[in-house]
Amino acid sequence: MTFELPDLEYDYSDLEPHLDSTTMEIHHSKHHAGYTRNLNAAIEGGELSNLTIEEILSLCAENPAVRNNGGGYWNHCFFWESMCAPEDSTPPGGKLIEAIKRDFGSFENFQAEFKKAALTRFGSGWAWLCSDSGTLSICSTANQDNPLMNKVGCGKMPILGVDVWEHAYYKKFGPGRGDYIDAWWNVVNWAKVEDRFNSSIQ
Ligand code: MN3
Repeated sequence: MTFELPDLEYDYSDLEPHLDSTTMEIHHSKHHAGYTRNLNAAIEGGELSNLTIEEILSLCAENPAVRNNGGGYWNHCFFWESMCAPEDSTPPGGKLIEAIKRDFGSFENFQAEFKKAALTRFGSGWAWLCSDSGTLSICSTANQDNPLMNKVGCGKMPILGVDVWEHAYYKKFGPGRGDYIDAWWNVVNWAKVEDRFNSSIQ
């Protein structure tokens, strides 16, 4: 299988003013395209080339090129789908908000804990909200690692993730990773997160 850079379901400028158009364009057309190209090169002709990306991630811990680029490919696909234009971002509802309140006390407390995970990830990486058959927890991973990887993540199903590499925010926010997270909440596609959560409890 050859992996392809997915189109976004919105324009680069649609996440303004929270995430800037130039960062979105470079992030998708340069960074994500690079991970995609390098993943294809790393698996070409080998036994991984017939597997899905999830299967590849479950096997990649010992292979740095596949781990870094396969993670970069999947993480960014997941990240783009986790966002939407601010006018389309509605608060979490349904069983998801019930689970957030049960497992974190309140939505505000969840946001504080998630932001803390994003801020305390030293260097480059990701923060994740994960579901274990409906029980929610927060974790973070370094570089392009993610919870789907063997011997790496928490092993639970990610339902929301944020990229805290400097390339995701430095142009607009400089070293202000916390300001980036605060802005990013405005473009979270909670309807998508809710769909993922509902899938995790079926
Ligand atoms: Mn990135």
